[in-house]
Amino acid sequence: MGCSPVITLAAFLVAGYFVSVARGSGEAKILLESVDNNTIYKLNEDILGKISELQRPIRVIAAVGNSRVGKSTTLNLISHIWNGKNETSAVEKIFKTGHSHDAVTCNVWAYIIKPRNEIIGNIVLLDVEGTDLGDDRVTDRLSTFTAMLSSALNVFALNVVGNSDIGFLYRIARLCDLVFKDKYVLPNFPKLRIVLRSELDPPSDEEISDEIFKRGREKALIILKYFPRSTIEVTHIPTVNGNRPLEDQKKLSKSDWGVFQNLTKDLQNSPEKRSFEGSPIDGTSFKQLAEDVVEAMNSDDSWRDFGDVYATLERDICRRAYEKHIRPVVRQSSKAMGDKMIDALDKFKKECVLEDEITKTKEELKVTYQEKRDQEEEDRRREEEEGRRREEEKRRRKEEEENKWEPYSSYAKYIAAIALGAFAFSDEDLKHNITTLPHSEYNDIGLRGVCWNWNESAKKSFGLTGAGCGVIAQEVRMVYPWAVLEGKDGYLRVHYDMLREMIYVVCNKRLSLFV
Ligand SMILES: Nc1nc2c(ncn2[C@@H]2O[C@H](COP(=O)(O)OP(=O)(O)O)[C@@H](O)[C@H]2O)c(=O)[nH]1
Ligand SMILES: [Mg+2]
Repeated sequence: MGCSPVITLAAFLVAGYFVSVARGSGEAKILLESVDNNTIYKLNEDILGKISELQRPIRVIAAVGNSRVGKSTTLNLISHIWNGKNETSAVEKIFKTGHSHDAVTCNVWAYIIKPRNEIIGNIVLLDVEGTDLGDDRVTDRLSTFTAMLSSALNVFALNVVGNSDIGFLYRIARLCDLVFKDKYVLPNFPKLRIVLRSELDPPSDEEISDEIFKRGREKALIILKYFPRSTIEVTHIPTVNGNRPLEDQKKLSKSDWGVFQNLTKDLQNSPEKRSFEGSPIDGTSFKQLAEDVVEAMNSDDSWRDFGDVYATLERDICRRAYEKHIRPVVRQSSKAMGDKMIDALDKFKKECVLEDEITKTKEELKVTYQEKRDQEEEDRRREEEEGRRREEEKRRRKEEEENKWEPYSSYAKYIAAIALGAFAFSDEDLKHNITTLPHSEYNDIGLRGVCWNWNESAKKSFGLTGAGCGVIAQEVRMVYPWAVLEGKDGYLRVHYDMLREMIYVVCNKRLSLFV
């Protein structure tokens, strides 16, 4: 059985009167349990669902180690301090602690601390039954699951780091060596902290590391690979005399209280949970990871598929990052795409770390942007051509109707001006009700995009009526005089094709920067 009543080390654990503590609404929930006579592992959908709603950053702080070394009690204190409770209020018992010889923490328990500030973000505390209790295979798997899901792995030990603790570290390292093979997963591996409970004068941090690697002997090499000596941190928490002193703040000395405060601070600075490739993990990814790990645990050839679990997870993180940051951008016009795609790619890269996915996405943005530009350019040309043709047709008919008596030559003079090239009427003096467009492609070359109504002069002189959009010839002439032609009638025309050519060049330049 996973939690058989085994009498263990803790000489200081004296059963006594019940210390009353304030019970808050929050209590830890079972996250993973072994069922069907320990043949199957089952996740609790209730707490998993709540975790899946968490935003990143998430720090997953786990306590593993032998039973009765104060793991649950310490987690309760950490939560107490983390929640900003003061030194005098009673410690809420979110994880069950044992006052008898029976182990109370069976299976894996989880508790969520909601963020008090955005940088630290969400915290998930994980507590697991002692590695020295019950069926080794079961406790080992529960602890391995806990370690794999954690970002800060706290191994609790009483007086010395014992063989079972070293064995546990070895099994985790060995498993990772098998499933990750030659992959370099170290930077995002859970950060190891030894929490040493002792009444004795604590050894130095170096002595503790030496001890692990000396006693680990041939195991040491592989443990070192995943937990290099320089990355291991050590916290000493003295065992405190008295009856359940850790559950009642008033019984703790100032220095003992300070030790717990420091531990909490250190854990607040621990790295956020990332996949081994480096993608930050949010609640949805945590849920997926937990489900996939459990599926691997339950498979016949257990743990064999474990490597695939992480590969799938990375792809899924990239897929979701694409939906969140890239998809909305590729749906927009080329102008909006041009403004947003560098920023979107940066955000995408912060979440997705797979090189091939990043290259693919970058290429897609580039190609889509170019295609959109070409298509929009084509549509615009066609539309303007059509508009000009209609305008011309309308004006010509009107002229024929109204001015049949006018000599043909006067009518021909402005037809000729338009027919000369792609010059189109754009003189300010022919327009009224001019409004500036908030966004226009002309902005790219420093011009104002406007819409207008043709005025009386436009109607009288050229039969232009209704509304139009484009630029003001006088403004163009100040910047690009070569793109403006003054007709014999004194009115200015703009060579729209020239302007479009310039816009095209500017946008291509922007695209080359993106590459
Ligand atoms: N007197 C004393 N009791 C402690 C100390 N640390 C833990 N305990 C008690 O030891 C018991 C087991 O602690 P618990 O946190 O449940 O251990 P776990 O099995 O590692 O989770 C509880 O009754 C705690 O109150 C300590 O420093 N001094
Ligand atoms: Mg416990």
